Amino acid sequence: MSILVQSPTDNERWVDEFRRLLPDHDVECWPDVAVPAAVEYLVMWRHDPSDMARYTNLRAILSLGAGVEQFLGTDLPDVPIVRLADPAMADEMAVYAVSWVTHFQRHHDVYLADQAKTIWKELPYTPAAEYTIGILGHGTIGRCVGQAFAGLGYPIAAWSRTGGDEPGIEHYVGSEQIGAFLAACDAVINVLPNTPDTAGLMNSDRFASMQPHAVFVNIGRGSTVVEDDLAAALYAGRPAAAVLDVTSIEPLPPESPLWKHPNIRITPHSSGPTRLGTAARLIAANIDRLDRGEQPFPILDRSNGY
Ligand code: OXD
Repeated sequence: MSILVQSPTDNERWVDEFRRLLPDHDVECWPDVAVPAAVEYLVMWRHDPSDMARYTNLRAILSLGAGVEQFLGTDLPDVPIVRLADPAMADEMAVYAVSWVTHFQRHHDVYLADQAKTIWKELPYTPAAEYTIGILGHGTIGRCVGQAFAGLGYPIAAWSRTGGDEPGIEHYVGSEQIGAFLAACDAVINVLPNTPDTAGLMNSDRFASMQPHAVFVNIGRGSTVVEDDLAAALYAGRPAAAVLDVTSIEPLPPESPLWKHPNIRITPHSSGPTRLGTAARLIAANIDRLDRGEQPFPILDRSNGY
């Protein structure tokens, strides 16, 4: 029985790592599948669903990335789909969010422009203790991002569908409270996944609820933002700036006006890459669990899309 590995990058390195971590398994390197019926575990980011039927003894699909929308709405076999929840990835996303929020909070954009004009002029800024960070989507990654800011002394507000009761966090729940949440924040970090409920959630009404000086950072999914509404809101002066690590089409096409918007900074979906060193160990541990007849985790709930 075998593990089939299909990584979009460095597939051979992933295969070598799984051979090292799981020496009792045959590990096959896509597309060289010797005996499809022997494949028990498929480790992948995306895979053609129409190819799945030949893996007649498949026991689980293990994702190589945090996002799971590629598994939804497709005719995949009825086996557990195990998400990748790597704390090291969440930590890196938190560092990304901190770096961009502080960039704007501490006026680094202005200082960069000033340097080009040899201007030496100190600007006042709002200290961390008075600068509220809003986490839009308070799941595993959102919590980690919030904790990173809290550790630096920022007050934290969190918006989610179901709420929470962690002490020290101002919780906002559901569509009735999203406007109040956005209005309360100096920076909003969007960590929402792509689901039918989140599609287009950040539209012109929602941006109009934000404060004029606020910063919007998207490290969740591009589909959660109506990009034309965001561009117009920024031109209208509310919020002040946006950082997009994810966009509705990736790579962002060269003709997209988002590239040239004066108040948008773009990075290429780089806030938290999957790292072989940590991710392969988590996936291998889940394969061990499955071998022992235990539940792997976290399993994608196909009914709510995450
Ligand atoms: C993602 C990832 O899901 O990079 O965005 O893992």
